[in-house]
Amino acid sequence: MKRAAVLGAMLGLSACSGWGDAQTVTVDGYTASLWTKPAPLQVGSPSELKFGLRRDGAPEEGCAVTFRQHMPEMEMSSDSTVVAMSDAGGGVYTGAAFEYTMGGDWRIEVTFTCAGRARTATFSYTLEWPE
Ligand SMILES: [Cu+2]
Repeated sequence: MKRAAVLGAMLGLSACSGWGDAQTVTVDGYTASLWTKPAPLQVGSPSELKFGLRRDGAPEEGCAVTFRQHMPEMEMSSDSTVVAMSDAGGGVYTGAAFEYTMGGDWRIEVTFTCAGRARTATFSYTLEWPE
């Protein structure tokens, strides 16, 4: 019991530093970055997402941000699930991705609406099947 609690605390600590490098794309003058935790993404696991938005080098705050995740080569029931991200301030938005059920190519499409106009940034990931 005690040992399990210690192990849990250690796992919790290591999870705190699990953000990898961002993928960054430019959309219509916006610089959009996405971090995932875990990195790389894992089959059979949900993940946390952190989305950074900048324009002309300055953080872009107060936008409405959602995402969906899908596999480009396959229709899946989760394709149309849209998840809202929270505005964490400083041009950073956070959210929780649901479980990745399969290995292969996935896209995370982040739609950000700033000043009434929606734009989409697409990020590509290849998940390995667990051994
Ligand atoms: Cu699939």
